Amino acid sequence: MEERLQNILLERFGRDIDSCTKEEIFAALLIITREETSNLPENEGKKKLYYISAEFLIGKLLSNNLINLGLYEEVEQTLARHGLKLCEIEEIEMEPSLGNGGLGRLAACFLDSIATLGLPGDGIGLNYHFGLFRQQFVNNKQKETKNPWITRDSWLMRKPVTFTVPFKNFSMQSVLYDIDVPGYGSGCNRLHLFDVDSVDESIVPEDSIDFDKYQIQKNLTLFLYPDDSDDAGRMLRIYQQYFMVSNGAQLILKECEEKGHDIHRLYDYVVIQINDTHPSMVIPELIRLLIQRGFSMDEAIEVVSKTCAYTNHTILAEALEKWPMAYLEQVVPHLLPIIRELDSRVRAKCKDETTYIIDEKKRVHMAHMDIHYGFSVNGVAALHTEILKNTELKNFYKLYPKKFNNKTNGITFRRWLLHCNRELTAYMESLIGSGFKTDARELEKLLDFQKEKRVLNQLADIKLQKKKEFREYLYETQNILVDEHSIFDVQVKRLHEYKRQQMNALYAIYKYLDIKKGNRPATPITLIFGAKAAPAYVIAKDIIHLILCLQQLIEHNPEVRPYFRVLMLENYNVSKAAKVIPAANISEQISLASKEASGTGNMKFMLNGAVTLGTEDGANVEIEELVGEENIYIFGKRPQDVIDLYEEEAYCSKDIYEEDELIHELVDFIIGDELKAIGDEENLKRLHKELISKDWFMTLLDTREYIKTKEKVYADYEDQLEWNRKALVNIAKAGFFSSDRTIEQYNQDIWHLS
Ligand code: 26Q
Repeated sequence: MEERLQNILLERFGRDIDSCTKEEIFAALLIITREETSNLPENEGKKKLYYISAEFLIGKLLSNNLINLGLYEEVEQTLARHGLKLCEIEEIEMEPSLGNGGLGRLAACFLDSIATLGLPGDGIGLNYHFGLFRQQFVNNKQKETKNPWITRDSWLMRKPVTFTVPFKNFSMQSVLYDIDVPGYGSGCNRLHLFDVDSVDESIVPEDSIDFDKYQIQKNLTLFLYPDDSDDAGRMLRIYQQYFMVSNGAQLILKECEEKGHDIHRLYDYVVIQINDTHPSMVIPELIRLLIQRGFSMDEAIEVVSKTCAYTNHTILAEALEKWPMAYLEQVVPHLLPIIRELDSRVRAKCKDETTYIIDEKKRVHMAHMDIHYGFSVNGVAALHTEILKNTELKNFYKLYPKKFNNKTNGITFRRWLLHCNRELTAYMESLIGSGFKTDARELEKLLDFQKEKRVLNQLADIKLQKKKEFREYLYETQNILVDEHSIFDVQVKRLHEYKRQQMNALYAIYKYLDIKKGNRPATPITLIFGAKAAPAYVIAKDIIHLILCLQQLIEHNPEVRPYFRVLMLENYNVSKAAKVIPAANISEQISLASKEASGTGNMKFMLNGAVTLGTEDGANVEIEELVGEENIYIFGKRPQDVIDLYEEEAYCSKDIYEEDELIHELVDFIIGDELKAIGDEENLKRLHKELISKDWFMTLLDTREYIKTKEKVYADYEDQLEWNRKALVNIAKAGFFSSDRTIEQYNQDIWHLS
């Protein structure tokens, strides 16, 4: 390794390792890693999976690829001999933020597991030049700037592959970039990211994310969409989606034809997993391409229906894509006859209007198309799939009960344990051997140590170590110095009303007032938030403003600050997740029951020995089943209660506000003098009004029980031995949430790759 590194550095930069910059060393390591990956065998089999997704939130790749290639230690030691740290070189890499949150990160974890299990499966997506916006805090508000990540030395490899993608009045020529995906001790797959050469990064000003939405040639792959709350530029979103699926479908057919497969039996050789509805146009596009190749409409529909499978990631009605026909007409008129045909076949065979693809307002329901013309529909956690079957997609479940199945999400342990918590990994290896690295269920062996003080104390020491590392990081990046002996209570995830960061903020107000009354917590508490809000999501930004104002208020209050602090991580992303999650004591998963499809952060925290404080929602339910109720804190209304409240339109936040004095006081604090002196009245007033007049996600309904439960969690923390035992049980039971398990189930039930 040493010699190889030296040679590359000499050849490329004319210097040896001791006089090179970190940038140069990163560049050399990238070359080595890419070489090693290209020597791996390609995963093969009769049938190949294509995972199509608008998002792949892969995060930095250097360390993960080194781990998967089995080179991490060797590189670490080589660098150490020259006084260099691999974790510092890691900082040089730009993070590709090619996803918004859970859905995109899931796709990245899946690629890792698919490769690791030796299954032939590639990702298909877009090569956004700017990832999800970079978040800065200015005057206690979120400011968005562009987030470039493509540098001269990157993982992208340009391929000699190009397709023509037809739009209404013009067509575009694609270019393809591949990123290799090495499995952990196994073969290699690929992530295919399509792009156009005409993209012009200079149309975006330095300090904003504005650009001309109408110059498709220049902006097609310029940006990742920051969620659907942004109404402007929805047309561009359709351009992006069609560009992605048309290239994907053409690539799939090309690969099939090259292998000499009979495309009349495409489904024997290919399975396409549609990641939420963003790639749904692949269905009509593939039908179109097959007809071009001489298929009849009947046969094309049959073949495509046997090839495509759909995953649903949300039950929020507003996130289910419905595209007006008029929009599609403007962008992809050639798909409309096919979509109309698909709709009329549905109408001919079933009377239930709620399942039609084209509704009475002439909107195309993408999910409906996926369900009728795909062979599998899956939810992402047990509760979520049940809600789909019994409530949200009830009428479809009646039509196609056999298509519905559950695949509870998972996370790759390579990134979320082996890489982000090397200390914990090493210690566990000394206790239970290294089997857990390939068979996550072996973590259960830890349960034998539940009563061993020595082990529990050692786990606590590792947690303290990770808290210290985080403290240093936070000091370097945000100039904030936290106390590593305080309780780290962490809520990091996208900002959304249903995730209820506002409820956590109301708790912060409660605690602030309580400490001012003289009730000091036994152990100081550090309440940590991290969240980006969609740029057009007004209330979400108001919630960020509230949290930042609370942070400022408390930082300047010498009475409260020694016991309770609030702070918000700037620009929360995958790299920051890998730093804060191992340092957490408490994992906040407090969505309104029934609204969080699964959550995957909850799994990452559990695996790193944090205890969950959460509602009966998404995968929290399965975490509770695994660890038992004494090792998790569940509170709040149950999913069915919430579903009934919506059904009966029976929730009124104003009533709670009027009747509950405590809640009244906390909510009014938002517009009180203390915050008024710090914040912007417009934002605070709007949020206050929202909470008492609307509160669509029922914050006030659960606030009291939340406060009570949180007080219990903090009190229980005082019994350190018992707390550490809870942490151990959480780690031991996390094996189920390995994405290797999830992928094995996808393969067994849906893909049948080998
Ligand atoms: C829709 C239309 C137009 C533009 C953007 C969008 C859009 C973009 C992203 C809609 C939804 C998303 C992201 C959804 C998402 O991340 N869902 C999460 O998926 C995770 C993985 O399954 C779950 O764990 C989370 O519970 C779920 O919220």
